[in-house]
Amino acid sequence: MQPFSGLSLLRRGLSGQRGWTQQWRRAQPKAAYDAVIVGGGGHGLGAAYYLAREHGLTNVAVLEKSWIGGGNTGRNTTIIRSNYLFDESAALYDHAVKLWEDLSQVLNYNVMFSQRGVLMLAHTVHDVQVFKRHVHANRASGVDNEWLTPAEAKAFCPPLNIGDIRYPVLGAALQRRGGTARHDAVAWGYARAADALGVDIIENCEVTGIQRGSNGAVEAVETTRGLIRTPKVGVAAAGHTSVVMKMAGVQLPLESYPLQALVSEPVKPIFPCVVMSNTIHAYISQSDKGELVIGAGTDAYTSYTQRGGLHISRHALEAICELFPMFRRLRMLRNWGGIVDVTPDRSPIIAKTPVPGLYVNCGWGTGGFKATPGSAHVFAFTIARDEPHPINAPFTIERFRDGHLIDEAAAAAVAH
Ligand code: FAD
Ligand code: PYC
Repeated sequence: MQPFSGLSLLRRGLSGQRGWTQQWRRAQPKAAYDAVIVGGGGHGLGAAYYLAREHGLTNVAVLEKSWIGGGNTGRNTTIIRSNYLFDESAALYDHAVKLWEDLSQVLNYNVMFSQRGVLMLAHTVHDVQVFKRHVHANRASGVDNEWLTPAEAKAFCPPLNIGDIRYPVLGAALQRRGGTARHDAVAWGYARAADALGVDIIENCEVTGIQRGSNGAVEAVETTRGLIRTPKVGVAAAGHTSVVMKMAGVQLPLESYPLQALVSEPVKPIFPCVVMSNTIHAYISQSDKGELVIGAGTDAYTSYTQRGGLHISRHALEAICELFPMFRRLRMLRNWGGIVDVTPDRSPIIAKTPVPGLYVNCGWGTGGFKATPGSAHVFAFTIARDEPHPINAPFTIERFRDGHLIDEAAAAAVAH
């Protein structure tokens, strides 16, 4: 992309954006593809990009029922970290962090990855024990994580109140390589790069059925824009995974819940890092626009409404005001929700399915944004080779039957 001078940017803005180059083609669906990805979020777009770049599969379509990035990718609070407990998870999430580190260069698109550090607060003796266990486990598997005393946590994040409060801060786990990225840019960057390699990105195209042949294998997808033949379908539909997989007769152990977030009016840079509190279901960071980005836990009930209960936001705001009294006078600008797909062990599924030619990437719950490049990378491998990459080999569907669970409930961040 050519850099714009301030004046040329102003001229282009005032001219109704005439002369701006389109970032990806407005592709029309073809009758057949070598592979089809259902879902134009970061995971689906990224998978299409890696299919083309690393596996030479360019006759690929990404089918998105609305606009790309309009699902959880564009609704999340962008926290990136890899401080999960089990080796399997640390390998998966740290694979992602390593890809994040040069993603802007690789895609030639600024995804604004900022390693400002993620601080996870401990408020109870149980929290202290759990986080120290995470710190030790992470360090043993080569993932950075360190334990801070309350005073050290305050030195790292000066607005933090470590006084005598309802939720006392007993310490914190800090992952310095953690941080944030610009969510929309991730979708746009992958879309532009995939398109340049020949992938068709087709918006306003809902998948309504999956056809299987007499041998049970995938043959085609039915869409609101016609039938598309393909021998490989990769589903990355987040909160609607169960709905899509049911079209092929596959039932998954998933529940879909609303998860919400909100932002304040913008203020000058005041908040240097990301702070999360799992125990009180609240977390906060500051966007590059200056808004404080605040999130809460999931609603208690399953739903597809893309908005959460007001009492959940209120609870999170009360906790934030107690931890950071200086924010009490801030006004909130807007809130929104997304639908997150949750597995029984709070770990994702990135796998082949019992249906030949059908692959699924789901179950990220409240925490899949951070995994986007790593998950997309290994999902593409799985689709292209019809076998898992060593990193996603443990994240099967069968683990819920054979008991090889990867229980990350304590690392999942916000309650679910
Ligand atoms: P999505 O971006 O949701 O993409 C799936 C796409 O599939 C959607 O665009 C949808 O329209 C499309 N689709 C569905 N059905 C069909 C169909 N039948 N046909 C065609 N298209 C279809 N994770 C973190 O790591 N850090 C965070 O800080 C964080 N905060 C969050 C805060 C909130 C409020 C929410 C809701 C989520 C948060 N997450 C976070 C989770 C994260 O957003 C998701 O795990 C991740 O973005 C999932 O990406 P995806 O590409 O799989 O899904
Ligand atoms: O997974 O780190 C996370 C997260 C933070 C907020 C929502 N998810």
